[in-house]
Amino acid sequence: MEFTMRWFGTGYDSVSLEYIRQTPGVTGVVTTLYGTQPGDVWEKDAILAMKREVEDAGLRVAGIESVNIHDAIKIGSAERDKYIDNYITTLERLGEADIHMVCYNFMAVFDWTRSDLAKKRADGSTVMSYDHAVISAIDPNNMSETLYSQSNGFALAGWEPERLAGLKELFAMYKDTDAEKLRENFRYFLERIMPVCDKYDINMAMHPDDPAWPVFGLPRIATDREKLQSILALSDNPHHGLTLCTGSLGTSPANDIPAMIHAFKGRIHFAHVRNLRRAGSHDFEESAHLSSDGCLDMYAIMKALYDSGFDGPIRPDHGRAIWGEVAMPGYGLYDRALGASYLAGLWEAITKAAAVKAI
Ligand SMILES: [Mn+2]
Repeated sequence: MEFTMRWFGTGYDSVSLEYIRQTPGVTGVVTTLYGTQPGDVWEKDAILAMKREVEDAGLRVAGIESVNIHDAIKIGSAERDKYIDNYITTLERLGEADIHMVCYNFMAVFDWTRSDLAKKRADGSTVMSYDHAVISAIDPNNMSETLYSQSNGFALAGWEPERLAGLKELFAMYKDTDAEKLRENFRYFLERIMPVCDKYDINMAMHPDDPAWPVFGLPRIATDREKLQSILALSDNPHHGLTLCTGSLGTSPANDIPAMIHAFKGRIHFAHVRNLRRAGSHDFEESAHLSSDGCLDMYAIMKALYDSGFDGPIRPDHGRAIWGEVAMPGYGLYDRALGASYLAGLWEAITKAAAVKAI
């Protein structure tokens, strides 16, 4: 288990590596090469420069979040092999740079979805929230503008304006891709990349869909225990695993996250741990990490990670905007640092209680 924070890179993130290093218990970052597009081959020099910058600050690159998948691969179009070749080259270069965990998702068209990036709470903090009625009323073609009007001027991970500029075409491309086809294309992708993951010992950590239900009529294949089980069944290779994202899975009250952690033992390669407060079956707002502030039992989640022997990178996930900080929505320093300290405290207590029991 390694405590990390997500870092978006110099020029993209309001938080410096120096500040991340000052967060108790945090020894690594997960980052990416911002400015690259899904489908690009990552330049060796750029990977090494990013790694050097992180290491010069006294931290470690614990993994990549994310190497995004080109739509041709998800759709299974004629160009997919070219883009899988590019993906493989990027993985080889990451492996050569001694980087061994890659987070990604297999979501159609959109990455995460929210209706409000700065919903005001009673204490004056702001959080990202999701109101299904609002989302259902939005023309998906305007979704990108809606989010960017609230982004404080920061780039939004997974919402590359370059890619989303052709949204109408993207929707048309996905027209014939149902959940079954998406899963089959996923299987094809895994079959091609697993040999390189074996060679360089790279753990692939697929991130579940966020939120855990269909949005804009697009297919969803990673929303609950059963679906994740069938995704894991696409390849028995242990390098094919999951990012356990409590905030994404936790949007659905039907998801018993501690039980899922046990069910996926050995196949969870990365953990995003945060809390949220549900209001009805398809509405929620993000919250502080504490169990008492949301509807997830963070102790039970950390205990399940401990008991199942999880040993990958973990990070606090989105935080609230507090104390006047202006940052990328969800990714300010202050509340994520509080989250990291809280999770580290739970981990210490769980570890020590287990040691006492063992005597
Ligand atoms: Mn996540």
